[in-house]
Amino acid sequence: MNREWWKKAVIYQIYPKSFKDSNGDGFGDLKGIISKLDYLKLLGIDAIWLCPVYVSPQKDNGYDIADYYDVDPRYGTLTDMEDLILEAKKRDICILMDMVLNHTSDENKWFLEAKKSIDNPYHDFYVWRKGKKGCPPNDMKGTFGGSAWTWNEATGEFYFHQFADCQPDLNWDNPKVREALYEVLKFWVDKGVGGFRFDVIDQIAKVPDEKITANGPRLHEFIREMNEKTFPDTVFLTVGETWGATPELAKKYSSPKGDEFSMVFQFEHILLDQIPGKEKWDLKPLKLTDLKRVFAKWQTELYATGWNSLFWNNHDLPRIVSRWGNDSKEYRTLSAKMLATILYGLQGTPYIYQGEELGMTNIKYDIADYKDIETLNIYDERIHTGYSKEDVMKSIYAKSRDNARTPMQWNSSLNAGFSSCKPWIKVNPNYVEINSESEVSNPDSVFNYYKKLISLRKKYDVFCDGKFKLLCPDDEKIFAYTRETESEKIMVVCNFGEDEVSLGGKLKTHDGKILISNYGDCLEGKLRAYEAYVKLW
Ligand code: TEU
Repeated sequence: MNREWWKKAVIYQIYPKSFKDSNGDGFGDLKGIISKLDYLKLLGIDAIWLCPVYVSPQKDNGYDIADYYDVDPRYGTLTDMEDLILEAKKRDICILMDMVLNHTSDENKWFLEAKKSIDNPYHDFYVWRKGKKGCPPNDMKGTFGGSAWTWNEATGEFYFHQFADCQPDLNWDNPKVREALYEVLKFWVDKGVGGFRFDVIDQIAKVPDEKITANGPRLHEFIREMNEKTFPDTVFLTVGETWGATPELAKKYSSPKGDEFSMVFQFEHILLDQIPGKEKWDLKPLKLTDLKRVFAKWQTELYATGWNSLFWNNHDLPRIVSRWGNDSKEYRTLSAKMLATILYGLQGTPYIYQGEELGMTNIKYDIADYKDIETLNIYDERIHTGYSKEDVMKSIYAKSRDNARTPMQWNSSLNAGFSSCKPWIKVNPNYVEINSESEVSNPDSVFNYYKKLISLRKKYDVFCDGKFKLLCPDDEKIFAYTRETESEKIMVVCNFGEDEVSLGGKLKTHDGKILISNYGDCLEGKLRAYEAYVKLW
């Protein structure tokens, strides 16, 4: 592997709870993942980002870790994890473990000790404040609703949690915390993992007294120390989740010096369909020129100075074909392929979230069928503050994290082939039409389109190295750009809507060779509904 192998790689994200259940308990598990490695090899991916499988009470589906050193019995055993690493390696696929180092579960032994007394050796593993006359020290809110402070009677203090009260924040200012976490990382490096995804890593240097959560003053110091003390070599792939990243910060995180991460997940494009300054539930339509501006900025700013991740989906986000595509029967496949085309022509490392390669869609369930702590909290909070149920459900249909967490749709048999018994969350009823068995066997499927895009990125260096140039920046229907090296040039052209659009003078199209097209060909002078193609010349 060369040092920056991940610049030509495609990474597949698995949410283990919903991927494949091998033992009929309704939960996905590690043996289930092993049984699907050949499917992933067929797709052509190079690495798997595995969401947390550590011991956890599952209040935030594993992002509340009770024991970093063992696998939760729901997912299997440490031996199963070692088998997965080995079986993946046999297929030239490496495993990236999801590391949640900003907080633990309140059932982690560190916290169970810490909350006992002020002089407990683990007390300062967490963030405590006396507060004032029984009130929290300030009005900071948790991401999942409510105060970010919770009272602990035994020590007469509040503890800080950026997320739910069952997820107390770790105190990274305490060198003993950092050392303990570095031991965790080294344990998994020794198990042979190929990298880490770091959960909300830009929040570890928080300063609650100044209401600072992301991008705290010691953040890069901590990241560089962690890199220095635990990352084994330069081929080790690390990606940080950094909601607060700007291009300037991303240049630090993903600098070619390699003293922080390989890359980060930034979310500026993801925030474009919410009312600025409001919450993700406060919806506004996507404006294509905003999307083009944001992608152009990141492509230009990180060219030769850093490295982009490229994604539409993850386990926290609604499914892109329902969000910015068109999940109707008529346009689902075309628009899913269009969205993949515009993303895979960019410079960066693409991430496929499980089911994205099938064109899986959002759901519309009764509130009783939702499981996500964030969704259930916002439902209660907004109903309580007087929102109509219709308005709240409209936001939940659009943005609930459960849109991404319904079971992977393997075939048209019971429970979509995910499990032999009732899954932990309802299967999307469209599994009969949308499933991997039908997609793999259909040459014109979304699956085989992704497979071809992945192979093109490996075949032509221009996808990895080409300089980006946005075309027709002010057009609200067409997203087009070129990528250019000294020897190759591609043009990527996409119609983001269902109306046919004329190219009339907007785009100087070249003869070139059509590398891929979601219609199989391309017409001179116009683009059909959701048409997408890549030309090489
Ligand atoms: O998410 C960070 C985070 O802030 C998201 O929860 C985001 O704010 C929200 O999902 C928007 O809908 C990471 C993990 O990806 C997420 O699954 C965890 O719940 C969270 O951290 C806490 O660990």
